[in-house]
Amino acid sequence: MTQNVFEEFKWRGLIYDHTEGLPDLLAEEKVTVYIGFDPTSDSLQVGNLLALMGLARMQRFGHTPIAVAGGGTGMIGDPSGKSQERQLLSYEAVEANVESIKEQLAHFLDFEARDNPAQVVNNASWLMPLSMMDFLRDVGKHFTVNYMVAKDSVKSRLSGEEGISYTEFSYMLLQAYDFLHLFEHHGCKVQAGGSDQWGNITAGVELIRRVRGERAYGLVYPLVTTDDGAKLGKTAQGTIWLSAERTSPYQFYQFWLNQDDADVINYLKYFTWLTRDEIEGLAQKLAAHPERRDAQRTLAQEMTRMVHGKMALFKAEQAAEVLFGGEIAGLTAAEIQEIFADAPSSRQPKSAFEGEGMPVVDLLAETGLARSKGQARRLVEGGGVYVNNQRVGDVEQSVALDDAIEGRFVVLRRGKKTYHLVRIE
Ligand code: 545
Repeated sequence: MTQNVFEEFKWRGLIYDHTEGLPDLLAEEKVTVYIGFDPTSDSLQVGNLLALMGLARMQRFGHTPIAVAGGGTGMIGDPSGKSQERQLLSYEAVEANVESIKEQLAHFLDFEARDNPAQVVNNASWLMPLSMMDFLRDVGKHFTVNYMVAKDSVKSRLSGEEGISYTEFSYMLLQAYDFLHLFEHHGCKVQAGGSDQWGNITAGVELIRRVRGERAYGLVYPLVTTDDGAKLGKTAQGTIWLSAERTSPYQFYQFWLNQDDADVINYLKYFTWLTRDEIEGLAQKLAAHPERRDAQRTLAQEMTRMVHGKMALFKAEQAAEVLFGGEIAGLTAAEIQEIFADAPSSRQPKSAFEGEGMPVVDLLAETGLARSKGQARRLVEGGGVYVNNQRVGDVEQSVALDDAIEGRFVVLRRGKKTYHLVRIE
């Protein structure tokens, strides 16, 4: 770890833009820095991870992090980066989302640090009681509409079909007011965020200068895209969430494991705690033996352990092994369903497996893994058939209900990796 947080961030590719004087400030003082998260849903996603890790990194360098849960701003909705007006969330939805997001935020920060403990605060506590009259006089008066319409978040919507409501137009002033509030009550001088937040952050810097005559600072990270320009974490199968209910640890692990060679080193820098030496070592391995996917595996391990814990990583790796012939006993039906989500499958009535069970040879022919019972027999005799990844040694062998995972699934395999999932109904 380099001594200077700014240099470290630069090496990791985390600096997209910053306001004047920030590098010197970070080198000279321990500061308080904040990032806001609006409760637009009940979970953070991979797209928010860079910002969150940025906050955690600041803390490791001795700065004090504040994560703001936007219980107030979430009632309005940030137009930044959005081409369409947002649907308002109900009070209840905002409150419920704040609770789950707070928990996720807490997971990444250290609240016990002696000199620089983290805090999570909710901006509803100062925005909700703010009166319209005070807001217009104390905040609105410091901004010209001319300044506001020049911001990207507004400009793009003025030229678009939809326009922008007065409500969303006001959003930047609420975020500016948050910064002023945290400056005054928590001595917070720095706000960070993704590059989509630049306009909102600089509005706050401006408000602090106008009201207090003091200097505050902004830092923005790049928005993470893949080498071919797509947003990270928006896959064909949907968004990759941090909550295990929305994206299982297995899917999460696979998501990182499947990153391209062109992206993986950047992601190790952005998202993990690995050191420069460790990452450079992995870059060399990648160049020499891309087929081994060491960098991807390390990324998947680091991310899954950090977000879901050791046990979940262990299970995700065990599940990944299954596709290479690993042990199936001990897995749950839900896990089997996930692992073989992309494998061909077919349904069989439960009655077929009762009593003596169904001969493996019949099952092979039924599922199409063998063209005929004759071929099925020859495959078994050649030792190339597996039930739940256990080799079938006898042509007469049957599969009974007891062999099925939770009575629901049988995993058939032909050869090294032709799988077929039998769903018992
Ligand atoms: C609110 C009040 C403040 C300061 C900031 C905010 C929130 C900010 C915003 N940020 C984004 C966000 O996404 C939803 C989070 C999870 C459900 O909208 N106006 O809240 C994202 N942010 C992290 C990064 C971001 C940004 O939380 O800054 O750029 C994504 O990488 O889009 O006083």
